[in-house]
Amino acid sequence: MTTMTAFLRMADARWLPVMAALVMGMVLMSWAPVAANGLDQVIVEGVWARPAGAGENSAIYFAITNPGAEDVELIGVETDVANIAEIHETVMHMEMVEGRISQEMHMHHIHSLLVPAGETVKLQPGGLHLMLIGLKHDLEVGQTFMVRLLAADGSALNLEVPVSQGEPRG
Ligand SMILES: [Cu+2]
Repeated sequence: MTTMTAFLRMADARWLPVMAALVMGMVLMSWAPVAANGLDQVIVEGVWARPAGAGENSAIYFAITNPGAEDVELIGVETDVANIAEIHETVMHMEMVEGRISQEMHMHHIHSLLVPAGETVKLQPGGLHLMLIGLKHDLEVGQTFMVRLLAADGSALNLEVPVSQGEPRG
């Protein structure tokens, strides 16, 4: 009996659901790594960080574009250059002070930053940024350093960040 006839005998109707399940399983297994690679497919442009001295704070800015079909959820950032690195959001806070409306800029740590499928999210002064708290050494204009973005799906992205007074041109 050849392999082919064995295969044909297995193709008996009662085996069809089992074979269909096996094929589906193979398809899902081959697709799984694509779905888990959220940060591998994003495009990061215009990255820069403010210069600051050792012990001070700095911030990193960039535009992140998600060309994929799945949302990417940033949940953190790692770097060797600062004691703490966090995703921050700056919000305008309005309050009544002595009968007058007072506006203040506040920033706070956010634990999740969604980059929706097909969209660009901009981290910029006065808005979203990656906060570097307690620099371990000076960040001087012209230097570069590494950060690692972390996503909820387990994917990560290493970024080389130039220190600059503003968004680099080009
Ligand atoms: Cu901040």
